[in-house]
Amino acid sequence: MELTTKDFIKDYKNQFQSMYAYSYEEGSTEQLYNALGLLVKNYISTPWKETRETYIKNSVKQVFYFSMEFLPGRQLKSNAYNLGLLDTVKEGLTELGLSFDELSEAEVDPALGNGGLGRLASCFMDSLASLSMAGNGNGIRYQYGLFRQKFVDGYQVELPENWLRYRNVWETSNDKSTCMVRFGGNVWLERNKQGYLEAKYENTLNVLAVPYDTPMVGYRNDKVNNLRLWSAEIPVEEENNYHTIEETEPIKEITQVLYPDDSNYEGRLLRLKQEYFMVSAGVQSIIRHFRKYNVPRKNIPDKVAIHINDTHPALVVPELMRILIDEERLSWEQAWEITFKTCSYTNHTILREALEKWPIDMMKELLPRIYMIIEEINRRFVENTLPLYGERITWQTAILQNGVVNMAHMAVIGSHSVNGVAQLHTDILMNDVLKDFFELYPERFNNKTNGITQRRWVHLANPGLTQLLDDKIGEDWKKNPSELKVFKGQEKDKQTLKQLAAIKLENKKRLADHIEKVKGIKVNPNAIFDVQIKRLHAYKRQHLNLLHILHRYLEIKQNPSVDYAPRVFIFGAKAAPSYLYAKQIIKVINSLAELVNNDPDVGDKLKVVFFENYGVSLAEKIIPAADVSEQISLASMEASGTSNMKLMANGALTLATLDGANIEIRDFVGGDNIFVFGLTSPEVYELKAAQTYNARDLYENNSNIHRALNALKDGTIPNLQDEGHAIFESLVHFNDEYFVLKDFDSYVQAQEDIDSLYKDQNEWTRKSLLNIASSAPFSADYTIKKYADDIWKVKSCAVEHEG
Ligand code: 26Y
Repeated sequence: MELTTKDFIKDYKNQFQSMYAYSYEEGSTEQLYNALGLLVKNYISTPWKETRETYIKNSVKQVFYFSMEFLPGRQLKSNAYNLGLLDTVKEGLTELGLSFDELSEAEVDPALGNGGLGRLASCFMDSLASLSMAGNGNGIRYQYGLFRQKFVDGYQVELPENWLRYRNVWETSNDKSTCMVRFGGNVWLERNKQGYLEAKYENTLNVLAVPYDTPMVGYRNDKVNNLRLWSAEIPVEEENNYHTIEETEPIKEITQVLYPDDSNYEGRLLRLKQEYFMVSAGVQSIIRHFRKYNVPRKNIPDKVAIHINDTHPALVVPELMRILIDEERLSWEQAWEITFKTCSYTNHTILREALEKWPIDMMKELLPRIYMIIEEINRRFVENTLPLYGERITWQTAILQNGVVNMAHMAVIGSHSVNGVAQLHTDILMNDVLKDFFELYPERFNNKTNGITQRRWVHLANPGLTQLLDDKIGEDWKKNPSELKVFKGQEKDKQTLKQLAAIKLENKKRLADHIEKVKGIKVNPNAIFDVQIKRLHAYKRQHLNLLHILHRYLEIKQNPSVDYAPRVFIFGAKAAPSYLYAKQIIKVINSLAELVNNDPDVGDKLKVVFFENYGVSLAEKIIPAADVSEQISLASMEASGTSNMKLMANGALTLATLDGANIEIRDFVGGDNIFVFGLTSPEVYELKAAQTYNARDLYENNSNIHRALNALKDGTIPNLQDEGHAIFESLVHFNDEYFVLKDFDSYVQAQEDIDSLYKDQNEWTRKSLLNIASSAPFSADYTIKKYADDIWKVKSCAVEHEG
């Protein structure tokens, strides 16, 4: 949009004064930020309204992305940028003697998700809007986000994240769109006068769902979509339906906290309440929209696509059936046809412990009508499948099994499309995790490799690189990422390489300052910045990284002149509060950091930095400064990974197993420009099947492994209780579930190859350039186009302006 600096200044002064009744000169940083945020939101309001009206007027097909998690990151800068106002705003503030960066740091980063799945949802929101597609988010407005992580004596401590304590300038509570969600009580069917079977309820607990809408601003296209997050509130009492304070107490709990478990499912009643609450409110508001505009119900699949982000919102299937049958009076067959055509499902994990299975008794009691419908879906499924495929397949794929509701099965049966998030992952779904379903419904399965938005992760996070790209290849890549490949043409250009290296060094200096500020550790910006940032989980193998650092440390102690390139190992990771082993790994890394960072024999050769409270904002600081991207999960375990893509796009070289999207990264950048190590996925499957793996043998016969493992428990690492022992035990006595020791040697070798290459700065930077130039296929814009074409059948839509 067009705005002069002068107008901005005027608007800003007015905005501030109207909010606080004094001049901006007296404002606190918080207030200055609030005024700026609300002003930017004012600028957004017109295209937001026009976008909505255009969708309605043209009756375009809309996507609703149902997700229990969203991790949007701070929004001031990205909104101003996407609107095309960032420079104007910065200039105006400078004229007023204010710093944009300082104000923008005052924004809280909403941590409404755990990790990859939540951040992916937000990258998708950004791409949908930027591609002018009607795509809305539907989720939960948790009062407390993911815990704030603090280290006390090296141990993770979780603090509440009360992100709404200050005002959230981006959201608009939308009182006219509330709906009621019913829990519990008794339900029965009664034939009414017209002959319909009517669902009758008594003694239900009714919860008011209040939507909070947040604008999702497209990149310079006047397009603004909607992220709708629901909050549970106590309904205003009615004459015949009222509840005491005691009875309504549990209502407030429903949207109070985000479950901090990533890939570790526990069948907790409150989580099931959250899932149904979000699903029911979302589906009700969609159907209400169709009623308002008189859309024939059978046309619903032409007008809406509902996406189920992992199984967490899979209750969409029975909920949509419920509304179509009980409220819209459609027959089962009609309702099923609509539901099935409307819904699609993405799987994000093959970890058994992450697959949701709800006890039938719990479901029956909390959601009696929904359970009746699930039972009927299951009955019909069995009835149809049994004669065609026989007992084994039918019972293996049923929704109801051994007293539980299998949510993945419900999602597959109720959706016309099922996808994995990288080619290897999709192959594993088809050949292993969901292989019986692949036999039943091969046509439903497809792959959609994840992607990231370059706007947040390159344009905004790495302005130096962005400027260089603009200078060297023009600005087209910003709208059309495939243009990035033109940058390959510069791989031999000495000057470009020099500039690229200088930009990386600048970014590293900035991060080094930040490290010193928050951790008190001095690091050398000329060292290799080696980064592993992701949730802490045994399958991601932060402990393999740890063992290698320990190995290097012991080598240095043994031979202080050993020729290692200086290296800073950087970690960012939260562990689920109940995941003891992950927390033990954090503690050992922190204690090792203390040892290494303070040992005069080590000097610059080795530094270890474990950031507290890793999240989107910290990632934006770390990623542009990274030289090495650690993607070292056991092959077959990481569905895709997305930090691998962000790091690559910022010129880090990937050190990886052939897992998830790493395989595709290698294919695009070429085997010479990535460091690959370790078992492949087929080898992992083979080794598991053969049951011949013996970790103790490796411990006993491999001297490096032996030495490093002993150092975990012999007092080498200071300040440990039993954490070093615990890791030792898991690897040696419990036979190393994730083959850490098996991959150790080849990992160490790859790390040495990294050292050698880094000594040739020119060659290193050339490979870095090739990584940047090959990163376009991982743009979320492409991923979203594929979802739109293959699954959702939605198109871009031009927004019409008034006047
Ligand atoms: C059921 C509950 C405990 C649960 C909660 C969160 C289960 C799983 C999750 C989160 C999963 C997740 O974030 N998965 C990640 O999704 C990314 C986006 O597709 C992938 O890149 C990444 O490999 C995968 O681990």
